[in-house]
This record gives sequence, C-alpha cells and structure tokens, in this order.
Amino acid sequence: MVEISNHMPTAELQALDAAHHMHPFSTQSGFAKKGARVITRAQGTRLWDSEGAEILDAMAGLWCVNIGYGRDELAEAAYRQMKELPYYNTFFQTTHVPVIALSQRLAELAPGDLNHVFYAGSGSEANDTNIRMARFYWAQKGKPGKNIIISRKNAYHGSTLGAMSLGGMSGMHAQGGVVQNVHHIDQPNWWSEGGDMSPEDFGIERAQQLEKAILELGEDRVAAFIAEPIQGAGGVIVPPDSYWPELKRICDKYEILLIADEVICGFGRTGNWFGSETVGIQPHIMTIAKGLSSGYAPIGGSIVCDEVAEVVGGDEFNHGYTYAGHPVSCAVALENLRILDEEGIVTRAREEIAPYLKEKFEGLTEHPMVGEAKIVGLMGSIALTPHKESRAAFATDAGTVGYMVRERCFANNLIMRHVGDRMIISPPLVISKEGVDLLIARAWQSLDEAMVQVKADGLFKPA
Ligand code: PXG
Repeated sequence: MVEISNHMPTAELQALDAAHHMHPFSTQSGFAKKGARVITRAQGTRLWDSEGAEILDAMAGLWCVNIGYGRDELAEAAYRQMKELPYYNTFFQTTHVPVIALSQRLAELAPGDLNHVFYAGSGSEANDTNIRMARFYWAQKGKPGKNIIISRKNAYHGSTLGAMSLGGMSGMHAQGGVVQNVHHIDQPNWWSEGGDMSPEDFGIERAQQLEKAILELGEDRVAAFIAEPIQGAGGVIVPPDSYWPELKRICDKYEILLIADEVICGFGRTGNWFGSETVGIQPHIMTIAKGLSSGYAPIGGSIVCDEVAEVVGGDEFNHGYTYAGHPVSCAVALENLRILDEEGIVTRAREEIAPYLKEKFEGLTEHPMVGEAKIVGLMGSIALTPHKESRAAFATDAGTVGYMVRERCFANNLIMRHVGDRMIISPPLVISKEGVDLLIARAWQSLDEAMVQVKADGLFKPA
C-alpha cells in the first residue's frame, strides 16, 4: 500500500490525484497536464498549499466556511458525538438528542412560522426533497395537477437530477436531461440583460415574468416558485431594489409555495441570519446547507412552515436519506450556530465588516476593467468590461477574461472566482478589516496583471 501524506512531493500527490480522483465540475484530463493545487491546512481566513503558499480564501471554501477555519470547538463537538452516538437514523419512529436540539434551534432562528426541519446531507438533496414535498403537499390538498415548479435561468440549486433541473444552467441540462414540469423565467441580471431599461423598471419586468408564467401555465398547475434571495453561483446577481417586493406581491396573490434557497444566503452571509430577511420575504420552505455547519460536516435540509408541515405530515411522505439528521453533523451545526450567535459574528459581519468591505469593494470600479460592483453583506461581484458606459462584453467568448483574472488571483494567493466575466467573493464572516484590505490589494493587482494580457491579446475592445 502506498503511504500518502502531506510530506510527499507535490508532483507525486498531483499525479496520484489525477490518476484516481474524479473532480467535480472539471475537465479531468486537464489534471494530467496541470496538477490540482493541494491544500494541506487552514486557519481563520487562510489556506496553505503543499508548496507552503499562504492563500487568502475570499470564497469561504465553497461559500460555506462562515465561521472561518480551525475552530477547535467544532472538532470537539464532532469527537464527543462520535464517541457517544456516532450514528443512528431518524426513520421508523426514532430520534436522538442532537437532531432534536438542532431542530429546536433552527425553528428559533428561522423567521415566522418556519418551525419544522426535514434533513438531508447536502443542499442538492434538500432541493430534491423540496420538489417532492411541494408536489406531495398539493396532492394531499386534492390538487395533484399542481406540480410545476417555476425557477430562473442561470439559477444553481444543486447537482442531483432534481436540483439540477430546478437550476437554470443550460450546460448542465444538456448533460443527461432534466425532470419534467420545471419552468424557467429570466434572471434579474440588469448589467448583462437590462439593455436600455432603468434597473428599477427592469426589476419589475423580470418579477412580472413570474405572474405571466403562472397565468400561462395556470394557477392550478403551479406548485411553487424557487429562488435564492440573492443568486450566488450564478455570479452574485444582486437584483434591483424593485425586484423582490414585486415578486412578493405576486407570490401573495396566487396560491403557490415560495421556496427560498438559502444554501448560500443563510447563516449570516447577507448580514442577517437569512437572506429572506434581507430581501423582506417570508417563504413557506427554506433550503439550508453550507453555512449551517460552516462546512465542517455535511448537512442540509428544508425548514418548513407550520401549514406545509401539517399537510405533508398527514400521511406517510415516502422520502428520506440514510444520513438525514446525522448526529455528528447536527452536533457540529449546533456548535457552529452557538458560536456564530454568542460571539456576535453575524452582527459584526453586518455592522462592521460589511460596510467596510462595501466601500473598498465598490472602489474597484475605479479600475479600467471593472464596470460595476455589487455587494450585499459579505457576498459580492464585479463585472468585467472593456467599455463601462455601454456595459459591453469583451470581443471574445464570455468567461475568457474572467478566467484570466481568476488565474492571476490564483497566482497572487487570492481565491476569488469567476462566473463568466464576473468576479465573485464570499469570504468567511470572520474576515478582519486588514483581511479586507489584503483582498482588495490582491484583487487590484490581479486585475492589473490580467489587463496587460487582455490588451496584449487584443481583447480589450467591445464585442
Ligand atoms: N443551492 C444553492 C443556492 C447552492 O449554491 C446548492 C443548492 C447545492 O448544495 P450542495 O451542498 O449539494 O452542493 C448550492 C451549492 C460554485 C458552487 O462553483 C456552488 C455550489 C456548489 C458547488 C460549487 O459556485 N452551491
């Protein structure tokens, strides 16, 4: 057996990785040419790789390490729970203390009458639950034909077949097909799609697409509308202020369920416990994952309102996962929520860090290649453009320049991702003001370096 450890040369680790590990959302054959970066440890907002580089993680892992890396309390909670009761299921009329405690705490934190939690191992699984639960709910109410879910183009709701179908990413739909009865309306991305409209008019127009869809499909056919309060993986698309109030009006008018996907927005990311509070909505179901355990243990779920829980609970709901309400994940999540609350991390993120970050982040628009900067709480994005006034795209394939900037960020030890030609951030909530300064300095430097290349390649011109 090969002894594999942190002490192995990077090239050997990369070769073994390329040979045996299939990476998500990656061209696997590429790893044979250029090995994956090997991350060996982490603390606070910093990662270290196998070459000893110290990296500022402005993505909090994959939007999840809200509390920051290296919190012993979470490791100890997992250890204690593993010793006491490492596993037991929640099927067949059984339960355990960690799942009871976490459910009670989530009911306390979640707004309004979102008082019931159905667990999953991830956000994708939770959204699969939501599809089945919304349809079962209407079937229980004698309306089995009310089974269409409306979602949005460019939305990301996960990678399982159901969650992927809810998502609006055509590249994903093209690989293996989708489940039936999901309908997509346009996203509220004013920068790319707003044309000559004012942001406010555009927000109304995009929201009213929901009303049009409900009327076209028939209110008696539409089960639910699902959306993230603020689209994350789609490129941190912050909607115009007019968007959510209009959507809320429409959701209140028609008899459909509102599902808020809080997988990214939840647990402090937007400056409140939930993004729903930030945009002023009261959903019937919320999808949660990621920040729930700050990524220390896999866990997801659906927080469900009283009425839906009562209707769904009236008969056997033939659905559930082996690891639903896993005791170790629940214990870790509970400890994570305790620390986020008791150390005032969410409050500090909102009141101290978010305003500071907003000012600095918006300052990036002074860079010649940055058109707009949008940020809510600790999730933000900048749009790259060769011509700010016309909001033009570059004279090349979408994402080419974004990728160049991302490569420079990578080289400059900053994890800042690109989605097409938007650069996105979502740092741990515990980032300091010095951390923000470093983030902005490295981002600026990476933009400068990429711009040299963009110009050299003759791409700094409108499409
Ligand atoms: N909903 C939302 C809003 C998400 O962002 C999921 C559901 C699915 O969660 P799981 O735990 O099944 O991954 C997500 C996940 C990216 C990226 O590149 C984003 C996610 C996952 C992986 C990559 O931005 N979000």
